[in-house]
Amino acid sequence: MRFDVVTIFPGMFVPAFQQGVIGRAIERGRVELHAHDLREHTRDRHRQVDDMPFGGGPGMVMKPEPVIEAVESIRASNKGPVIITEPWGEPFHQQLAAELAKESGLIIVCGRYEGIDDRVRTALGAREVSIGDYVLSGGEIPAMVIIDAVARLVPGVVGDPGSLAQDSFSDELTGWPQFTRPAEYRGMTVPEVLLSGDHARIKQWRRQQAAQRRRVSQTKEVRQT
Ligand code: JD8
Repeated sequence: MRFDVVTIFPGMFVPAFQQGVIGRAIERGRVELHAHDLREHTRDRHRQVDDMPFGGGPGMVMKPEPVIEAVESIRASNKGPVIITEPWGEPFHQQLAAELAKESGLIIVCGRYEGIDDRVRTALGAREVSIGDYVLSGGEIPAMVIIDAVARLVPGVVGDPGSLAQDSFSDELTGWPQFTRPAEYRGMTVPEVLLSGDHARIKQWRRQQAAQRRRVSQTKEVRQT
């Protein structure tokens, strides 16, 4: 699967995807990642990518021409959907990750400043996606989150297929407490059931622990009104 990112900070993507399971997938050619410098698509002497907002207000807005021309030049080699990361976008979920993983590629546009001229979304038929209800300073980290979540669903990226849940709402979102050696550390012991070798009991314990974790986390969940 091929990912193309349009950003004023292409360098952010280099170290992020040199390591771990996605880094290895890129080395092995199962995933391709191209971070394009938006400024390469400007035509003026100052390589300006932003301008003042019509209607007034604070900050700057990303100009439409460089973004649209950047995406048009990428489209020849990437036929996938265009995503713009925006704080007000549709919520990014495991189900959307699974849907996007079926595409041959993705083109992700990263905003900065106060956002992107809205004609970019219109012209490109882009889908606006948000990774969560908190304010970040730009769309690069959200793009990395989306790439990580989607790329690991590409066949062959995560080594052991057994460690990858088949459907999007299965085991991967419902973890149980994990332990490894030593069986006792600073007086803290590993639950006896895990040392018992009784696989039926272990399965039951893990299921019950996962359910309890979900309940506890839910009592802590807050939402904006
Ligand atoms: C893109 C600029 C900065 C600062 C409005 C838009 C996603 N879940 C998320 N939170 N924040 C973003 C995000 C923030 C961005 C941009 C994504 C481009 N900003 C904010 C306050 C004023 N702009 C995001 N996905």
